[in-house]
Amino acid sequence: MGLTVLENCRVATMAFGKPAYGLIDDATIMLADDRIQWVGHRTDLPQPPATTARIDLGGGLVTPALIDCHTHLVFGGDRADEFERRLHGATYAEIARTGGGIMSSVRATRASSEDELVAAALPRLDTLIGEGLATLEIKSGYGLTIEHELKMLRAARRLATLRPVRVTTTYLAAHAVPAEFAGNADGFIDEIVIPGLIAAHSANLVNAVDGFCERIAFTPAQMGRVFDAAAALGLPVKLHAEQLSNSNGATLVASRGGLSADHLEYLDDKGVTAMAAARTIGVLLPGAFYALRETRVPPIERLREAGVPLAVATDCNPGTSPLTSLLLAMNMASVLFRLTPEEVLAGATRNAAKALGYDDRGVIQPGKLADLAVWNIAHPAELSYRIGFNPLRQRIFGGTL
Ligand code: DI6
Ligand code: FE
Repeated sequence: MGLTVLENCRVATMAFGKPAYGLIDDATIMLADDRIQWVGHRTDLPQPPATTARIDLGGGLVTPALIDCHTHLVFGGDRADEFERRLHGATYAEIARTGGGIMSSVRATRASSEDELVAAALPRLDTLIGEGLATLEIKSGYGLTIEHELKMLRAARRLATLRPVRVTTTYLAAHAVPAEFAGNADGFIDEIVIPGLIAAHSANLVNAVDGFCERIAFTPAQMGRVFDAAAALGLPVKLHAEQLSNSNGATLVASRGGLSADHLEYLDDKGVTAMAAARTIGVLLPGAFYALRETRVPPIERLREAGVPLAVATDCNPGTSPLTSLLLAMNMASVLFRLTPEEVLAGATRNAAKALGYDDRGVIQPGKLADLAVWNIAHPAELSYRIGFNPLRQRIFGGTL
């Protein structure tokens, strides 16, 4: 067993409870291979063998490595033109209705080879890794045929063979109704979404199933049928819910014991109660809120009161959130949604792990994966307080610097 002692650091363990951030001053962390073996005050460390490797972290602050639990990192093309149209007054829904929006990325993604998708995604991934990230979720949803959805999922999985990062993939064929099925969302679900899910699952490419529950996309009844298919395969579900209107998606996904309901700007009390009862995580995506100039803020106070754990993610996508900085998403969650810096950091570590169904990461505790970020800052609040500042000093991935 390879033991490593990390010394001369302050640790925000993000373990739940007091003190804030689970902060330990003058701390030491001992790693055994790819796991955390021990964390505590330097003077309490059990005597490690004399041969143990020692690494001086120069007084840095250690947090769990960041986790981005909602991204559409793999896609073809870009949508800078729509950004311009929106600045000239067009709305996101209008652009979507006239063949732009998600469908424009679908055309570009279908036209890209798997290699091209990987090559386009790598700079985005590298930017996230450069901010201390170790795990991210990547969705399909710009293929909308069985062949192209599987191509996206393969590209996403390949990223983890090219970079030291853990990728979890989510099947999102229920993202938009393609032109071939215009006016026939149910036919699209029967002929593409469900058979594609079965094919992607047999190819071992799916960790979870998602959908866009919205007036411009799929109804709760339609999503319910997709979730039935997911349940039959033993796959967990999550949902883009209440982003542009209240469509009762949060209640639906909670009733299926879903991992998360994401966006939530138009969430009502019924949805909050359902999420709390099902322990469904609320994933906040302030990048989309910001880029769409949304003015309705998710009901944060109600979610807090109900005890719904909150995560924060980039929603990195070519349309509504062309954002490749989880640190900036964290700042936005504080400034735009008034999350505290501690809630925000929990949202990009502990609760992001929960939103992905992991309990082996996201906190610094014995037995968890040794995925850590070391920052050149004294206080964890600086991670969400500063804007456009990346204080990453080192990243430790599976126990390796
Ligand atoms: N909601 C979003 O914010 C993204 N997908 C979704 O269901 C937007 C995707 C896009 O505009 O390309
Ligand atoms: Fe999204």
